[in-house]
Amino acid sequence: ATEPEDRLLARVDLRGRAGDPRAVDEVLPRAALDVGAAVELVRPMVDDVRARGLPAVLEATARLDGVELTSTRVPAAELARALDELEPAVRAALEESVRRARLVHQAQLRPDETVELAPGGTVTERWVAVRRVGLYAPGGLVAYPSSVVMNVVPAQVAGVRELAVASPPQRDNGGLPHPSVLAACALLGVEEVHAVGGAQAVAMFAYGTSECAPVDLVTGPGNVYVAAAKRLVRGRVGIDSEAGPTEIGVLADDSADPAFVAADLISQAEHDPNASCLLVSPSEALLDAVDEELVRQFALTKHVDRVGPALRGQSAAILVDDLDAGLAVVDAWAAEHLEVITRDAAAVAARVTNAGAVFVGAWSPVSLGDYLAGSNHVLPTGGTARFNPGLSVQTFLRGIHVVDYSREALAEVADHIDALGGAEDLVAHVAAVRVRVPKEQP
Ligand code: HSO
Ligand code: ZN
Repeated sequence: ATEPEDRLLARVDLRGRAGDPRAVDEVLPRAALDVGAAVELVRPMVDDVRARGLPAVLEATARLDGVELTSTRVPAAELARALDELEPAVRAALEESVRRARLVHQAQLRPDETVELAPGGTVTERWVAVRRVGLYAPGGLVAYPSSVVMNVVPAQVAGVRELAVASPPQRDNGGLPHPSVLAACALLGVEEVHAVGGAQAVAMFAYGTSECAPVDLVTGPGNVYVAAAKRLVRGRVGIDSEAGPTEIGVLADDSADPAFVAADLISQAEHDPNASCLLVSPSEALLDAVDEELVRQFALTKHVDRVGPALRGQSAAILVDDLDAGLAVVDAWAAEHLEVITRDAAAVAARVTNAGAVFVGAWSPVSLGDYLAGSNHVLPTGGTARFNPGLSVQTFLRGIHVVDYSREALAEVADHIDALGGAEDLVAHVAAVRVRVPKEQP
């Protein structure tokens, strides 16, 4: 077995303590992300974009991305060219990813629902898409065309009429965003793309410039500055969530293949030195075997600079008494992604209540969900899976109640409105009903 000092994952023995929320809380690792501090850093720039528009965006771009632009708008010809030049295998993969994501997200659409409360009295919930959305696609160290798919598909399925994408300009791509991001936009039929990164992009979307009309909703992942800018503009516009570093939880028993488990932990650690990996198991033998596999696979992995700090930092392997205790731990952690690799995995997974997405059994790794399962990969991080869902068609819709009562239907409840209006001492409320349906004189 791997000597404790050679382990990549810190081991925590939580046997006998998994029922104690404080003990669990204490041992669960998570990167500390100080969005509050970043808010103060980005505030002057966001205010400047609000006050001056395009010149402020261009100056921030020159200062922060080292690219001098005269316009943020990516010409249509560049979008077409990026798609033309996209490797055919990548294009085919993106097309299949889009096809599957569309199927899943179309199933999220709800019909308008009308409830008849009385003859002539109805309430209809009408689902209406947000009119204009700004999608941020990161493109600093890593460019994620797959994230363009995950943001654009639900917006389009919801019926959003105007979609603008922003992604940082690359110095080595003539000041254009990453070619794979441009190609994904072109593939999806997105015509409005801006070469703007980070917090500037969020500010541009929220307040608008001469080249980019203000949006109603900003979505898309990003670094801590993007999260900070979203926090600043929230209220002025809607935001999806403040995405934090990637997380993977794995709940596994002794039936799990340690090579699979280790590969999956490393796969998400590869995103970010602040990524967080949690392995929970009642099997000490499995934890030992995963330790060995991690050491073996880590020696071969490419992004050691991110995987190493992630595994050695805010990550852990937790030994529990049984799967019930394991479920309590993974629910307390509320992972962005949770894999359940146990006997009868579907039944165990059905008992999970807190997770952004759940991956069932040995053949459903998170990487499948990142690219091609059809599920969405923009998921709640930092424990927010306790109360937030991932990105979906619902993110881009509002349910509007449409109230339609006849005179008779109103008259039927007028006495009740008298009573409630009286109880709240809001006599004008009562009068607005009685001017229509006067109280019958006895
Ligand atoms: N696992 C990431 C999404 C992603 N993976 C994009 C690969 N590309 C956060 O859910
Ligand atoms: Zn990923």
